[in-house]
Amino acid sequence: MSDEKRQNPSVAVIGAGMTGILMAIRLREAGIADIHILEKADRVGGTWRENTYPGVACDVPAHMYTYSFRANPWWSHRFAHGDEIQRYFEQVAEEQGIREMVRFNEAVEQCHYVDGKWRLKTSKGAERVVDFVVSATGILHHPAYPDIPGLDSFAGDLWHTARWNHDVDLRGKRVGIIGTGSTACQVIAEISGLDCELTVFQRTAQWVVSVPDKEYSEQEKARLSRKPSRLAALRRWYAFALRHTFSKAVTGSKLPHAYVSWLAKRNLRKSVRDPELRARLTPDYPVGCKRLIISSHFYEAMQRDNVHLETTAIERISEQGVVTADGRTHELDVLILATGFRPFDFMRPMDLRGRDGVTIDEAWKKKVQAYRSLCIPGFPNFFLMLGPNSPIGNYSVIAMSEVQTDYVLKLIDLWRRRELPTVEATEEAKQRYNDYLKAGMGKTVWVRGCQSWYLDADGDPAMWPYSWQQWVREHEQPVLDDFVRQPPAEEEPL
Ligand code: N01
Repeated sequence: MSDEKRQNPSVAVIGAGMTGILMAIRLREAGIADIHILEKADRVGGTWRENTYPGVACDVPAHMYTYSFRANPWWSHRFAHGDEIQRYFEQVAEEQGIREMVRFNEAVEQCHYVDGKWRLKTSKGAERVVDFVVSATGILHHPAYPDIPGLDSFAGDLWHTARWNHDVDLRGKRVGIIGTGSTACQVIAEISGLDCELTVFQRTAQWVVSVPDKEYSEQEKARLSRKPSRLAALRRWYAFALRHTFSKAVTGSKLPHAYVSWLAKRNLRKSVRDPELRARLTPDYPVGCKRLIISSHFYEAMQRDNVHLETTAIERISEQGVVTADGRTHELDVLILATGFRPFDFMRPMDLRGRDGVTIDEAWKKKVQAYRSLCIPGFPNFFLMLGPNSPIGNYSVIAMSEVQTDYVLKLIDLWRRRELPTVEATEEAKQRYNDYLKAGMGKTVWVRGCQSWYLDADGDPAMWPYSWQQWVREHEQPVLDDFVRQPPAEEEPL
Protein backbone atom coordinates (compact mmCIF):
# COMPACT_ATOMS: atom_id res chain seq x y z
CA MET A 1 0.00 0.00 0.00
CA SER A 2 1.38 3.40 -0.95
CA ASP A 3 2.21 5.98 1.71
CA GLU A 4 -0.54 8.19 0.38
CA LYS A 5 -3.15 5.45 0.75
CA ARG A 6 -1.85 4.59 4.16
CA GLN A 7 -2.33 8.22 5.19
CA ASN A 8 -5.96 8.19 4.15
CA PRO A 9 -7.47 4.87 5.16
CA SER A 10 -11.09 4.08 4.48
CA VAL A 11 -13.19 3.50 7.58
CA ALA A 12 -16.68 2.06 7.94
CA VAL A 13 -18.55 3.20 11.02
CA ILE A 14 -21.49 0.94 11.81
CA GLY A 15 -24.23 2.82 13.64
CA ALA A 16 -25.00 6.53 13.93
CA GLY A 17 -25.82 6.73 17.60
CA MET A 18 -23.85 8.63 20.22
CA THR A 19 -20.59 6.78 19.52
CA GLY A 20 -20.92 6.61 15.73
CA ILE A 21 -21.46 10.37 15.47
CA LEU A 22 -18.51 11.00 17.79
CA MET A 23 -16.23 8.64 15.90
CA ALA A 24 -17.09 10.22 12.55
CA ILE A 25 -16.32 13.69 13.92
CA ARG A 26 -12.98 12.56 15.33
CA LEU A 27 -11.96 10.63 12.21
CA ARG A 28 -12.61 13.68 10.10
CA GLU A 29 -10.61 15.86 12.49
CA ALA A 30 -7.75 13.38 12.08
CA GLY A 31 -7.79 14.12 8.36
CA ILE A 32 -9.51 10.90 7.32
CA ALA A 33 -11.94 11.62 4.53
CA ASP A 34 -13.01 8.20 3.34
CA ILE A 35 -15.63 7.50 6.00
CA HIS A 36 -18.71 5.33 5.44
CA ILE A 37 -21.34 5.65 8.15
CA LEU A 38 -23.93 2.91 7.85
CA GLU A 39 -27.11 3.14 9.88
CA LYS A 40 -29.90 0.58 9.81
CA ALA A 41 -32.59 3.09 10.82
CA ASP A 42 -33.78 6.28 9.18
CA ARG A 43 -32.45 8.65 11.85
CA VAL A 44 -29.37 9.10 14.01
CA GLY A 45 -29.65 8.72 17.78
CA GLY A 46 -29.24 5.03 18.60
CA THR A 47 -30.61 4.20 22.01
CA TRP A 48 -32.48 7.50 22.27
CA ARG A 49 -34.18 6.91 18.97
CA GLU A 50 -35.19 3.38 19.94
CA ASN A 51 -36.34 3.93 23.51
CA THR A 52 -39.46 6.06 23.53
CA TYR A 53 -41.26 4.62 26.55
CA PRO A 54 -43.16 7.05 28.83
CA GLY A 55 -40.77 8.57 31.34
CA VAL A 56 -37.64 7.81 29.31
CA ALA A 57 -34.87 10.02 30.59
CA CYS A 58 -31.19 9.86 31.40
CA ASP A 59 -30.43 9.41 35.08
CA VAL A 60 -26.96 10.88 34.57
CA PRO A 61 -27.16 14.69 34.90
CA ALA A 62 -27.72 16.25 31.49
CA HIS A 63 -24.84 18.70 31.70
CA MET A 64 -22.55 15.75 32.02
CA TYR A 65 -24.37 13.63 29.47
CA THR A 66 -23.06 15.67 26.53
CA TYR A 67 -20.02 15.56 24.30
CA SER A 68 -17.17 17.48 25.95
CA PHE A 69 -16.85 19.63 22.84
CA ARG A 70 -20.55 20.49 22.61
CA ALA A 71 -22.02 21.64 25.89
CA ASN A 72 -25.72 22.45 25.90
CA PRO A 73 -26.92 25.34 28.08
CA TRP A 74 -30.52 24.66 27.07
CA TRP A 75 -31.24 21.40 28.84
CA SER A 76 -34.67 21.78 30.37
CA HIS A 77 -34.04 19.55 33.42
CA ARG A 78 -31.21 18.19 35.51
CA PHE A 79 -32.09 14.77 34.05
CA ALA A 80 -32.82 15.27 30.37
CA HIS A 81 -35.82 13.52 28.85
CA GLY A 82 -35.30 11.06 26.04
CA ASP A 83 -36.76 13.19 23.26
CA GLU A 84 -34.56 16.12 24.25
CA ILE A 85 -31.46 13.91 24.17
CA GLN A 86 -32.52 12.58 20.79
CA ARG A 87 -32.80 16.19 19.53
CA TYR A 88 -29.35 16.95 20.92
CA PHE A 89 -27.75 14.14 18.91
CA GLU A 90 -29.68 15.12 15.81
CA GLN A 91 -28.50 18.72 16.22
CA VAL A 92 -24.86 17.77 16.71
CA ALA A 93 -24.96 15.44 13.70
CA GLU A 94 -26.48 18.26 11.65
CA GLU A 95 -24.12 21.01 12.85
CA GLN A 96 -21.06 18.85 12.28
CA GLY A 97 -22.14 17.79 8.82
CA ILE A 98 -22.33 14.15 9.91
CA ARG A 99 -25.98 13.59 9.09
CA GLU A 100 -25.40 14.10 5.38
CA MET A 101 -22.63 11.49 5.47
CA VAL A 102 -24.83 8.78 6.94
CA ARG A 103 -26.27 6.04 4.72
CA PHE A 104 -29.63 5.55 6.37
CA ASN A 105 -31.73 2.39 6.16
CA GLU A 106 -28.59 0.47 5.32
CA ALA A 107 -27.85 -2.30 7.80
CA VAL A 108 -24.54 -4.12 7.57
CA GLU A 109 -25.40 -7.76 7.06
CA GLN A 110 -21.95 -9.13 6.32
CA CYS A 111 -18.56 -7.97 7.45
CA HIS A 112 -15.70 -10.24 6.40
CA TYR A 113 -11.94 -9.78 6.64
CA VAL A 114 -10.48 -10.97 3.35
CA ASP A 115 -6.97 -10.33 2.02
CA GLY A 116 -6.19 -7.56 4.47
CA LYS A 117 -9.41 -5.62 3.91
CA TRP A 118 -12.88 -5.59 5.40
CA ARG A 119 -15.63 -6.40 2.93
CA LEU A 120 -19.09 -5.27 3.91
CA LYS A 121 -22.45 -6.15 2.38
CA THR A 122 -25.45 -4.10 3.36
CA SER A 123 -29.19 -4.63 3.35
CA LYS A 124 -29.38 -2.53 0.19
CA GLY A 125 -27.14 -5.01 -1.59
CA ALA A 126 -24.25 -2.54 -1.66
CA GLU A 127 -20.70 -3.72 -1.14
CA ARG A 128 -17.96 -1.71 0.52
CA VAL A 129 -14.31 -2.53 0.95
CA VAL A 130 -12.51 -0.65 3.72
CA ASP A 131 -9.32 -0.70 5.77
CA PHE A 132 -10.98 -0.29 9.17
CA VAL A 133 -14.33 -1.07 10.72
CA VAL A 134 -15.65 0.66 13.81
CA SER A 135 -18.65 -1.07 15.29
CA ALA A 136 -20.58 1.62 17.15
CA THR A 137 -23.62 -0.56 17.62
CA GLY A 138 -24.20 0.11 21.30
CA ILE A 139 -24.25 -2.00 24.43
CA LEU A 140 -27.87 -2.47 25.37
CA HIS A 141 -29.43 -2.82 22.00
CA HIS A 142 -31.19 -6.18 21.85
CA PRO A 143 -34.28 -6.46 24.07
CA ALA A 144 -34.33 -9.50 26.35
CA TYR A 145 -37.68 -11.28 26.22
CA PRO A 146 -38.20 -13.36 29.36
CA ASP A 147 -38.34 -17.09 29.11
CA ILE A 148 -41.72 -17.35 30.82
CA PRO A 149 -44.01 -20.19 29.67
CA GLY A 150 -47.05 -19.06 27.74
CA LEU A 151 -45.76 -15.60 26.84
CA ASP A 152 -47.15 -15.94 23.32
CA SER A 153 -50.56 -16.95 24.54
CA PHE A 154 -51.44 -13.60 26.11
CA ALA A 155 -54.55 -12.24 24.40
CA GLY A 156 -54.02 -8.59 25.28
CA ASP A 157 -51.37 -6.16 24.07
CA LEU A 158 -47.82 -7.06 24.95
CA TRP A 159 -44.57 -5.25 24.24
CA HIS A 160 -41.04 -4.68 25.45
CA THR A 161 -40.17 -1.22 26.77
CA ALA A 162 -37.62 -0.76 23.96
CA ARG A 163 -40.44 -1.29 21.42
CA TRP A 164 -43.15 0.82 23.03
CA ASN A 165 -46.55 0.59 21.38
CA HIS A 166 -47.77 4.17 21.27
CA ASP A 167 -51.04 3.16 19.59
CA VAL A 168 -52.46 1.74 22.80
CA ASP A 169 -53.96 4.17 25.30
CA LEU A 170 -53.33 2.81 28.80
CA ARG A 171 -56.11 4.84 30.40
CA GLY A 172 -58.87 2.71 31.81
CA LYS A 173 -56.83 -0.48 31.29
CA ARG A 174 -55.46 -3.19 33.56
CA VAL A 175 -51.74 -2.95 32.98
CA GLY A 176 -48.98 -5.29 34.18
CA ILE A 177 -45.29 -4.57 34.08
CA ILE A 178 -42.60 -7.21 34.60
CA GLY A 179 -39.33 -5.92 36.03
CA THR A 180 -38.19 -3.19 38.37
CA GLY A 181 -34.87 -2.10 36.81
CA SER A 182 -33.95 1.45 35.78
CA THR A 183 -36.29 1.33 32.80
CA ALA A 184 -39.27 -0.06 34.71
CA CYS A 185 -38.88 2.51 37.48
CA GLN A 186 -39.02 5.34 34.93
CA VAL A 187 -42.06 3.81 33.23
CA ILE A 188 -43.86 3.13 36.53
CA ALA A 189 -43.25 6.67 37.79
CA GLU A 190 -44.83 7.99 34.59
CA ILE A 191 -47.77 5.68 33.83
CA SER A 192 -48.91 5.28 37.42
CA GLY A 193 -50.26 8.81 37.10
CA LEU A 194 -52.64 7.70 34.36
CA ASP A 195 -56.09 6.43 35.07
CA CYS A 196 -55.09 2.75 34.89
CA GLU A 197 -54.76 -0.19 37.28
CA LEU A 198 -51.07 -1.04 37.36
CA THR A 199 -49.60 -4.28 38.72
CA VAL A 200 -45.84 -4.32 39.14
CA PHE A 201 -44.30 -7.81 39.04
CA GLN A 202 -41.10 -7.55 41.04
CA ARG A 203 -38.67 -10.46 41.16
CA THR A 204 -35.93 -8.60 43.01
CA ALA A 205 -36.28 -5.34 44.90
CA GLN A 206 -33.98 -2.47 43.88
CA TRP A 207 -32.08 0.14 45.82
CA VAL A 208 -33.27 3.61 44.88
CA VAL A 209 -31.58 6.93 45.54
CA SER A 210 -33.59 10.10 45.20
CA VAL A 211 -31.98 13.02 43.38
CA PRO A 212 -34.55 15.73 42.65
CA ASP A 213 -35.08 16.51 38.98
CA LYS A 214 -34.63 20.27 38.94
CA GLU A 215 -36.16 22.21 36.06
CA TYR A 216 -33.89 24.98 34.73
CA SER A 217 -35.54 28.39 34.45
CA GLU A 218 -35.19 30.48 31.28
CA GLN A 219 -32.89 32.88 33.18
CA GLU A 220 -30.63 30.03 34.31
CA LYS A 221 -30.38 28.67 30.78
CA ALA A 222 -29.62 32.11 29.34
CA ARG A 223 -26.98 32.67 32.02
CA LEU A 224 -25.35 29.34 31.23
CA SER A 225 -25.41 30.14 27.56
CA ARG A 226 -23.63 33.48 28.16
CA LYS A 227 -21.05 31.91 30.45
CA PRO A 228 -19.41 28.80 28.97
CA SER A 229 -17.08 28.66 31.96
CA ARG A 230 -20.09 28.11 34.26
CA LEU A 231 -21.33 25.37 32.00
CA ALA A 232 -17.93 23.68 32.08
CA ALA A 233 -17.83 24.02 35.87
CA LEU A 234 -21.25 22.40 36.15
CA ARG A 235 -20.08 19.48 34.05
CA ARG A 236 -16.94 19.07 36.17
CA TRP A 237 -18.98 19.22 39.35
CA TYR A 238 -21.38 16.47 38.27
CA ALA A 239 -18.51 14.32 37.01
CA PHE A 240 -16.70 14.75 40.32
CA ALA A 241 -19.84 14.00 42.34
CA LEU A 242 -20.66 10.82 40.40
CA ARG A 243 -17.11 9.52 40.47
CA HIS A 244 -16.72 10.05 44.17
CA THR A 245 -20.05 8.59 45.17
CA PHE A 246 -21.67 5.96 42.96
CA SER A 247 -18.61 4.83 41.00
CA LYS A 248 -16.32 4.54 43.99
CA ALA A 249 -19.04 2.90 46.07
CA VAL A 250 -19.24 -0.05 43.72
CA THR A 251 -15.54 -0.41 42.96
CA GLY A 252 -14.33 -0.85 46.49
CA SER A 253 -14.26 2.34 48.53
CA LYS A 254 -15.87 1.56 51.87
CA LEU A 255 -16.58 5.21 52.64
CA PRO A 256 -18.63 6.07 49.52
CA HIS A 257 -20.32 2.68 49.84
CA ALA A 258 -21.40 3.44 53.37
CA TYR A 259 -22.58 6.88 52.26
CA VAL A 260 -24.53 5.67 49.22
CA SER A 261 -26.03 2.82 51.28
CA TRP A 262 -27.15 5.33 53.85
CA LEU A 263 -28.73 7.50 51.11
CA ALA A 264 -30.62 4.55 49.63
CA LYS A 265 -31.80 3.16 52.98
CA ARG A 266 -32.87 6.55 54.25
CA ASN A 267 -34.76 7.16 51.01
CA LEU A 268 -36.68 3.90 51.43
CA ARG A 269 -37.40 4.56 55.11
CA LYS A 270 -38.56 8.12 54.56
CA SER A 271 -40.46 7.59 51.34
CA VAL A 272 -42.46 4.43 52.03
CA ARG A 273 -44.79 4.80 54.98
CA ASP A 274 -46.40 1.36 55.12
CA PRO A 275 -43.94 -1.04 56.84
CA GLU A 276 -45.34 -4.05 55.00
CA LEU A 277 -44.86 -2.42 51.60
CA ARG A 278 -41.45 -1.13 52.70
CA ALA A 279 -40.37 -4.66 53.62
CA ARG A 280 -41.38 -5.94 50.20
CA LEU A 281 -39.44 -3.12 48.53
CA THR A 282 -36.31 -3.78 50.59
CA PRO A 283 -33.53 -5.51 48.64
CA ASP A 284 -31.59 -8.38 50.17
CA TYR A 285 -28.21 -7.50 48.62
CA PRO A 286 -25.73 -4.65 49.14
CA VAL A 287 -26.42 -1.26 47.59
CA GLY A 288 -24.86 -0.93 44.13
CA CYS A 289 -24.67 -4.66 43.44
CA LYS A 290 -27.30 -4.13 40.75
CA ARG A 291 -27.49 -0.81 38.95
CA LEU A 292 -28.57 1.84 41.41
CA ILE A 293 -31.91 3.39 40.53
CA ILE A 294 -31.95 7.19 40.54
CA SER A 295 -35.54 8.29 40.98
CA SER A 296 -37.41 10.74 43.12
CA HIS A 297 -40.80 9.41 41.99
CA PHE A 298 -40.62 5.61 42.05
CA TYR A 299 -41.60 5.10 45.70
CA GLU A 300 -44.28 7.74 45.42
CA ALA A 301 -45.70 5.88 42.41
CA MET A 302 -45.65 2.56 44.25
CA GLN A 303 -47.89 4.01 46.96
CA ARG A 304 -50.64 5.20 44.64
CA ASP A 305 -54.00 3.50 45.10
CA ASN A 306 -54.02 2.26 41.52
CA VAL A 307 -50.59 0.58 41.83
CA HIS A 308 -50.19 -2.97 43.17
CA LEU A 309 -46.90 -4.64 43.97
CA GLU A 310 -46.78 -8.36 43.26
CA THR A 311 -43.78 -10.24 44.61
CA THR A 312 -44.98 -13.82 44.22
CA ALA A 313 -42.98 -15.51 41.47
CA ILE A 314 -44.47 -15.61 38.00
CA GLU A 315 -45.35 -19.14 36.98
CA ARG A 316 -46.64 -18.58 33.49
CA ILE A 317 -48.53 -16.23 31.23
CA SER A 318 -52.04 -17.22 30.19
CA GLU A 319 -54.48 -15.77 27.71
CA GLN A 320 -55.92 -13.61 30.51
CA GLY A 321 -52.75 -12.37 32.15
CA VAL A 322 -50.03 -13.38 34.57
CA VAL A 323 -50.38 -16.52 36.68
CA THR A 324 -48.30 -16.43 39.86
CA ALA A 325 -46.90 -19.40 41.79
CA ASP A 326 -49.76 -19.23 44.29
CA GLY A 327 -52.21 -20.05 41.49
CA ARG A 328 -53.72 -16.59 41.16
CA THR A 329 -54.35 -15.12 37.71
CA HIS A 330 -53.75 -11.37 37.44
CA GLU A 331 -56.06 -10.44 34.60
CA LEU A 332 -54.59 -7.81 32.31
CA ASP A 333 -55.34 -5.87 29.15
CA VAL A 334 -51.72 -4.87 28.60
CA LEU A 335 -48.48 -6.57 29.63
CA ILE A 336 -45.25 -4.57 29.47
CA LEU A 337 -41.89 -6.32 29.55
CA ALA A 338 -39.30 -4.14 31.27
CA THR A 339 -36.95 -7.09 31.31
CA GLY A 340 -33.80 -5.46 30.04
CA PHE A 341 -31.40 -6.33 27.26
CA ARG A 342 -29.03 -9.04 26.03
CA PRO A 343 -25.76 -7.26 26.83
CA PHE A 344 -23.44 -9.82 25.23
CA ASP A 345 -25.01 -9.76 21.78
CA PHE A 346 -23.19 -6.62 20.65
CA MET A 347 -23.10 -6.30 16.84
CA ARG A 348 -25.38 -9.29 16.17
CA PRO A 349 -27.07 -10.36 13.91
CA MET A 350 -24.32 -9.19 11.57
CA ASP A 351 -22.38 -12.03 9.94
CA LEU A 352 -18.94 -11.00 11.22
CA ARG A 353 -15.87 -13.02 10.23
CA GLY A 354 -12.25 -12.24 10.97
CA ARG A 355 -9.07 -13.76 9.65
CA ASP A 356 -9.48 -17.23 8.03
CA GLY A 357 -13.25 -16.88 8.06
CA VAL A 358 -13.52 -17.30 11.85
CA THR A 359 -16.94 -16.09 12.94
CA ILE A 360 -17.48 -13.91 15.97
CA ASP A 361 -19.49 -16.75 17.54
CA GLU A 362 -16.49 -19.03 17.17
CA ALA A 363 -14.13 -16.40 18.54
CA TRP A 364 -16.40 -15.91 21.53
CA LYS A 365 -17.37 -19.55 21.99
CA LYS A 366 -15.66 -19.77 25.37
CA LYS A 367 -16.27 -16.22 26.49
CA VAL A 368 -17.22 -12.77 25.25
CA GLN A 369 -13.94 -10.94 25.70
CA ALA A 370 -11.86 -8.27 24.08
CA TYR A 371 -8.60 -6.47 24.64
CA ARG A 372 -9.36 -3.11 26.26
CA SER A 373 -13.06 -3.77 25.54
CA LEU A 374 -12.25 -2.95 21.95
CA CYS A 375 -9.97 -5.30 19.99
CA ILE A 376 -10.68 -8.96 19.30
CA PRO A 377 -7.70 -11.15 18.35
CA GLY A 378 -8.21 -12.51 14.83
CA PHE A 379 -10.21 -9.43 13.84
CA PRO A 380 -7.55 -7.00 12.63
CA ASN A 381 -8.42 -3.33 12.15
CA PHE A 382 -11.79 -3.89 13.78
CA PHE A 383 -12.88 -1.86 16.81
CA LEU A 384 -15.85 -2.75 18.95
CA MET A 385 -16.76 0.48 20.69
CA LEU A 386 -18.03 0.13 24.25
CA GLY A 387 -17.39 -3.58 24.04
CA PRO A 388 -17.14 -6.11 26.89
CA ASN A 389 -16.31 -4.58 30.29
CA SER A 390 -16.55 -0.99 29.17
CA PRO A 391 -19.49 0.47 31.08
CA ILE A 392 -19.07 2.15 34.43
CA GLY A 393 -22.37 1.92 36.30
CA ASN A 394 -24.20 5.22 36.88
CA TYR A 395 -21.60 7.21 34.93
CA SER A 396 -21.69 8.98 31.56
CA VAL A 397 -21.18 6.52 28.76
CA ILE A 398 -20.37 9.49 26.51
CA ALA A 399 -17.30 10.26 28.59
CA MET A 400 -16.17 6.65 28.30
CA SER A 401 -16.75 6.65 24.58
CA GLU A 402 -14.70 9.82 24.12
CA VAL A 403 -11.71 8.24 25.84
CA GLN A 404 -12.06 5.11 23.73
CA THR A 405 -12.44 7.09 20.52
CA ASP A 406 -9.20 8.98 21.16
CA TYR A 407 -7.48 5.68 21.84
CA VAL A 408 -8.74 4.24 18.53
CA LEU A 409 -7.37 7.27 16.71
CA LYS A 410 -3.98 6.72 18.33
CA LEU A 411 -4.05 3.13 17.09
CA ILE A 412 -5.02 4.18 13.57
CA ASP A 413 -2.22 6.70 13.69
CA LEU A 414 0.28 3.95 14.55
CA TRP A 415 -0.98 2.06 11.51
CA ARG A 416 -0.66 5.17 9.34
CA ARG A 417 2.92 5.60 10.53
CA ARG A 418 3.58 1.92 9.81
CA GLU A 419 4.43 1.18 13.41
CA LEU A 420 1.74 -1.48 13.36
CA PRO A 421 1.13 -3.66 10.29
CA THR A 422 -2.50 -4.10 11.33
CA VAL A 423 -4.21 -3.15 14.54
CA GLU A 424 -4.73 -6.52 16.13
CA ALA A 425 -4.34 -7.35 19.80
CA THR A 426 -2.52 -10.57 20.57
CA GLU A 427 -4.32 -13.43 22.26
CA GLU A 428 -1.88 -13.17 25.21
CA ALA A 429 -2.58 -9.46 25.66
CA LYS A 430 -6.31 -10.12 25.62
CA GLN A 431 -5.93 -12.87 28.19
CA ARG A 432 -3.72 -10.73 30.42
CA TYR A 433 -6.19 -7.89 30.19
CA ASN A 434 -9.11 -10.11 31.15
CA ASP A 435 -7.17 -11.61 34.08
CA TYR A 436 -6.60 -8.08 35.22
CA LEU A 437 -10.33 -7.34 34.98
CA LYS A 438 -11.10 -10.43 36.98
CA ALA A 439 -8.58 -9.42 39.63
CA GLY A 440 -10.34 -6.07 39.95
CA MET A 441 -13.61 -7.79 40.62
CA GLY A 442 -12.62 -8.93 44.12
CA LYS A 443 -12.94 -5.49 45.59
CA THR A 444 -16.21 -4.57 43.92
CA VAL A 445 -19.63 -4.81 45.43
CA TRP A 446 -20.76 -7.08 42.55
CA VAL A 447 -19.11 -10.10 44.15
CA ARG A 448 -21.23 -9.75 47.23
CA GLY A 449 -24.19 -11.73 46.06
CA CYS A 450 -26.63 -10.58 43.43
CA GLN A 451 -27.33 -11.27 39.79
CA SER A 452 -27.69 -8.75 36.98
CA TRP A 453 -26.27 -7.94 33.58
CA TYR A 454 -23.24 -6.52 35.43
CA LEU A 455 -21.95 -10.11 35.65
CA ASP A 456 -21.66 -12.79 33.00
CA ALA A 457 -22.79 -16.39 33.31
CA ASP A 458 -19.49 -17.36 35.01
CA GLY A 459 -19.87 -14.57 37.56
CA ASP A 460 -17.09 -12.53 35.93
CA PRO A 461 -17.51 -8.78 35.49
CA ALA A 462 -19.30 -7.41 32.45
CA MET A 463 -18.48 -3.92 33.67
CA TRP A 464 -15.32 -1.93 34.26
CA PRO A 465 -14.32 -2.89 37.82
CA TYR A 466 -11.85 -0.05 38.42
CA SER A 467 -12.09 3.71 38.73
CA TRP A 468 -12.83 6.26 36.05
CA GLN A 469 -9.33 7.69 36.45
CA GLN A 470 -7.87 4.28 35.74
CA TRP A 471 -9.96 4.00 32.57
CA VAL A 472 -8.54 7.33 31.40
CA ARG A 473 -4.96 6.50 32.39
CA GLU A 474 -4.96 3.15 30.66
CA HIS A 475 -6.12 4.62 27.38
CA GLU A 476 -3.51 7.35 27.28
CA GLN A 477 -0.88 5.45 25.32
CA PRO A 478 -1.23 2.20 23.36
CA VAL A 479 1.24 -0.50 24.41
CA LEU A 480 2.77 -1.62 21.13
CA ASP A 481 3.82 -5.02 22.44
CA ASP A 482 0.19 -5.91 23.05
CA PHE A 483 -0.39 -5.92 19.28
CA VAL A 484 0.60 -8.31 16.50
CA ARG A 485 3.85 -6.92 15.10
CA GLN A 486 4.34 -9.35 12.25
CA PRO A 487 1.45 -9.92 9.84
CA PRO A 488 0.77 -13.40 8.44
CA ALA A 489 2.89 -14.05 5.35
CA GLU A 490 0.00 -13.77 2.90
CA GLU A 491 -0.94 -10.30 4.15
CA GLU A 492 0.82 -7.22 2.97
CA PRO A 493 4.18 -6.63 4.70
CA LEU A 494 5.00 -3.22 6.19
O1 N01 B 1 -33.13 -3.77 32.56
P1 N01 B 1 -32.52 -4.55 33.81
P2 N01 B 1 -33.44 -2.22 32.40
N1 N01 B 1 -39.25 -12.66 35.44
O2 N01 B 1 -31.84 -5.74 33.24
C1 N01 B 1 -36.62 -8.32 35.63
C2 N01 B 1 -29.64 1.20 31.23
N2 N01 B 1 -30.66 2.22 31.49
O3 N01 B 1 -33.97 -2.03 31.01
O4 N01 B 1 -33.54 -8.10 39.04
C3 N01 B 1 -39.36 -11.63 36.26
O5 N01 B 1 -31.75 -3.68 34.71
C4 N01 B 1 -35.33 -8.21 36.41
O6 N01 B 1 -35.45 -8.87 37.64
P3 N01 B 1 -34.12 -9.35 38.43
C5 N01 B 1 -28.87 0.92 32.53
O7 N01 B 1 -27.54 0.68 32.23
C6 N01 B 1 -30.21 3.47 31.69
O8 N01 B 1 -34.25 -1.71 33.50
O9 N01 B 1 -33.22 -9.96 37.39
N3 N01 B 1 -38.61 -10.54 36.19
C7 N01 B 1 -35.21 -6.69 36.52
O10 N01 B 1 -36.03 -6.19 37.53
C8 N01 B 1 -29.56 -0.33 33.02
O11 N01 B 1 -28.74 -1.09 33.88
C9 N01 B 1 -31.11 4.47 31.93
O12 N01 B 1 -34.60 -10.33 39.41
C10 N01 B 1 -37.67 -10.50 35.25
C11 N01 B 1 -35.75 -6.24 35.17
O13 N01 B 1 -36.57 -7.27 34.68
C12 N01 B 1 -29.85 -1.01 31.72
O14 N01 B 1 -30.26 0.02 30.84
C13 N01 B 1 -32.46 4.19 31.98
C14 N01 B 1 -37.49 -11.57 34.34
C15 N01 B 1 -34.65 -5.99 34.16
O15 N01 B 1 -33.83 -4.97 34.62
C16 N01 B 1 -30.95 -2.06 31.76
O16 N01 B 1 -32.05 -1.55 32.50
C17 N01 B 1 -32.89 2.90 31.77
C18 N01 B 1 -38.33 -12.68 34.47
N4 N01 B 1 -38.21 -13.75 33.68
C19 N01 B 1 -31.97 1.91 31.52
N5 N01 B 1 -36.47 -11.24 33.51
C20 N01 B 1 -30.60 5.83 32.13
O17 N01 B 1 -31.31 6.65 32.67
C21 N01 B 1 -36.04 -10.04 33.88
N6 N01 B 1 -36.75 -9.58 34.93
C22 N01 B 1 -29.24 6.18 31.69
